Amino acid sequence: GACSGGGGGEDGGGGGTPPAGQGRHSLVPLPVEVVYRGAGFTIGRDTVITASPEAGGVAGHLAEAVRDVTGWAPRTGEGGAVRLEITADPSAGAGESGTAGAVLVDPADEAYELTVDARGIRVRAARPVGLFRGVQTLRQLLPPADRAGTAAEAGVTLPGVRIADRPRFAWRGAMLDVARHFFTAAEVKRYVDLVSAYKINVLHLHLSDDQGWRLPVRGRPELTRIGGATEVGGGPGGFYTERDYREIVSYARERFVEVVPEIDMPGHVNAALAADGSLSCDGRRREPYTGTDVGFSALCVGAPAVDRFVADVIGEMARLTPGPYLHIGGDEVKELTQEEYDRFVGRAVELVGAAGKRAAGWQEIGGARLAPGTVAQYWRPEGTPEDALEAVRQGGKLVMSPASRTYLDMKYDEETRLGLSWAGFIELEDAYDWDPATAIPGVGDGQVLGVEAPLWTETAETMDDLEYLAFPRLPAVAEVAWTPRRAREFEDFAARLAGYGPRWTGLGVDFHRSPAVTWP
Ligand code: TNX
Repeated sequence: GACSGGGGGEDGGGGGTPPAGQGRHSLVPLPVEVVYRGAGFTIGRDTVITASPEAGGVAGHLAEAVRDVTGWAPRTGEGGAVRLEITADPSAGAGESGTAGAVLVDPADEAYELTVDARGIRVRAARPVGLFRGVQTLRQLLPPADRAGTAAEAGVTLPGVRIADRPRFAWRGAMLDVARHFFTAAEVKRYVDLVSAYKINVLHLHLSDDQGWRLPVRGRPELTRIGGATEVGGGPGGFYTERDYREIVSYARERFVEVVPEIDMPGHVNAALAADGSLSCDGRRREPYTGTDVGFSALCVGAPAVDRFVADVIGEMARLTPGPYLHIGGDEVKELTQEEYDRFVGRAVELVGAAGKRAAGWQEIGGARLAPGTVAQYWRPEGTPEDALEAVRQGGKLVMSPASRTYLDMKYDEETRLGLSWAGFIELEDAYDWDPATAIPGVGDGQVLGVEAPLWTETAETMDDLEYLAFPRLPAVAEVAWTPRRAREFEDFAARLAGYGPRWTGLGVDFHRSPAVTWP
């Protein structure tokens, strides 16, 4: 790892906030070490970006980020003052340039160093993924873009700074429920853009539920034709073509974000039951459902038609998804006995393994037989998380999504026009001020693979709705997942976050003006 010790920055003022006069720069998530020092550097029209051969894609992202602010993109070439360098022996690692190959393996793979001084800008990392994270930090040192994209036509000046950084947790996820309301590939890509700025590296897509089925499955066109034609409230729904889905996956990978697809089973399946009668024990197709109840539907587990369905669906997710994880859902099934449920989940986990992937599921899967390395996603805030502990005892890992902290679909307060409140109101401080490694007694850093913020969409219909619920809470959860506990402090975070108001406005991002932040 490139970084040691630390806490926040030392030199000029709290954490990632630079000395007075440079107050527009504020970093989220806070890097492990930040020292503002000495003269800065101006990227002008003749500045050249030089990148290691494996890092061409990352250089392109940086050039684009500069263009968003200035209206022109710097050239790439030899001998530039902006350097993106792969420093370690590439044979030691994935060497899969331009892809998310190193994501979700070891947080050290995402480490980087960023230096700005009078001579230029340098980002160094062992892998392209680390360079990409460093470039996301660099972007936060640029001034905000305006809608015209020419906020700083003459050039942009970055402060003198030395940053050494790496993530605390390997899995830093954002979940989007495209089943309750459908969101197009273009909308999902915009969400990827917005969340990857905060070093999120997992996009968990909740692709099926009672109200809709969004993933095409070869040989089963009725799933999308019928199951895809509904959503909450009776709107038109929709589904992804194979091409749409692949486009989302590759767009995300170019930003070093892995897609983890979820088909929710054996409950939350009314849309599938509406499409295919053979999945119900009475052999009859269900009526489409556009309400918001949960827990009422289940596959006819044990029926040969259901076995074939589950094998097809898992096989298809594996075929379409290059990332290492497939999510099988597993939440809130009231219609099955514990034994039926556990047998079903154990079999589904086996099928995922046979397809060459690792399984993930909501914490309820913990009581079933799991392969080592299975991910259980903790979400229930109440009671003893016996099922999550059971998953850990079997060699599983936890992704922490406690509903009372991370559920972006909860209202901020009683005034919020969108959202639910079953897990309470979640204001910015609630989303920020908790620790994933102490949330469950008996579970520590070693059992926690990461943190994820789910955005359920019973009440969210538009991109604006998604943005309003995600911002500013998503950046709070992203910092929980990235930054060491000892370096995090809410007042400091709120001060740094203030600078994002103008950025979001410039990007046309709808956001909640949390009262804890003094927005400029
Ligand atoms: C619980 S969290 C659910 C979802 C709902 C959500 C609404 C989980 C695994 N299940 O089905 O959309 O609450 O907040």
